[in-house]
Amino acid sequence: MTKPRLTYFDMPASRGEECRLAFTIAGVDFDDHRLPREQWPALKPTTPFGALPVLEVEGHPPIGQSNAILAYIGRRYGAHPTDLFEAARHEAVMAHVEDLRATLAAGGRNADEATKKQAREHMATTSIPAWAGFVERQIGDGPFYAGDRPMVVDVKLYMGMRAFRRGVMDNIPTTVFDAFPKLIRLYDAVEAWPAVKAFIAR
Ligand SMILES: N[C@@H](CCC(=O)N[C@@H](CS)C(=O)NCC(=O)O)C(=O)O
Repeated sequence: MTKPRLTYFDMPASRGEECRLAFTIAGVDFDDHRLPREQWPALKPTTPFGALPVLEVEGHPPIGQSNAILAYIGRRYGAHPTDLFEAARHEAVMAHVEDLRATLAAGGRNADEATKKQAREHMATTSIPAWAGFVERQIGDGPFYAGDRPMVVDVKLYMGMRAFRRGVMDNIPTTVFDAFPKLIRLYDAVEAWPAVKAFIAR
């Protein structure tokens, strides 16, 4: 059986990195295929949805959509609930992360720099804290979403917040999640998880 193959751009970011981290927390050896940007235009129309990440598993057609890939990895390798209701709760949070990305992408689309800046600053005090508040009240005793070990929902949340906390998002303060202690605890716990720490340090 060949290793599962994950294709994404050659950067430690967003939807590709969260799928890499899902394999990492599950302790699964995978083929980390990092696509050179110049090869993307030719590959794009051949992918399931014209986007990356894409997961290939021997004997099956490729899978697109990060949340479907995460749920597959989690189910197959024990990092997603087996209980149907619990799994749906986790998947809802994963969809909530995609909603945040969509809000961010829509803010200031086709606008000049000043308008984009204004939109980002507005989000930092409105939609982003609102987004975080909904997750915060669903996290229990932690440190992770469902207790003391990370699941795929945790790497989704971690990557959903990471660009903000690392200051990659212009005009949004790195402190934007600081009023949400359970989210911050979850973020820090994912980053401190030994396998994740080792993966990031590579
Ligand atoms: N809803 C999709 C979105 C995928 C997506 O937008 N991927 C981006 C990278 S994070 C991409 O492929 N961009 C290049 C393109 O659209 O041509 C998912 O969750 O996987």
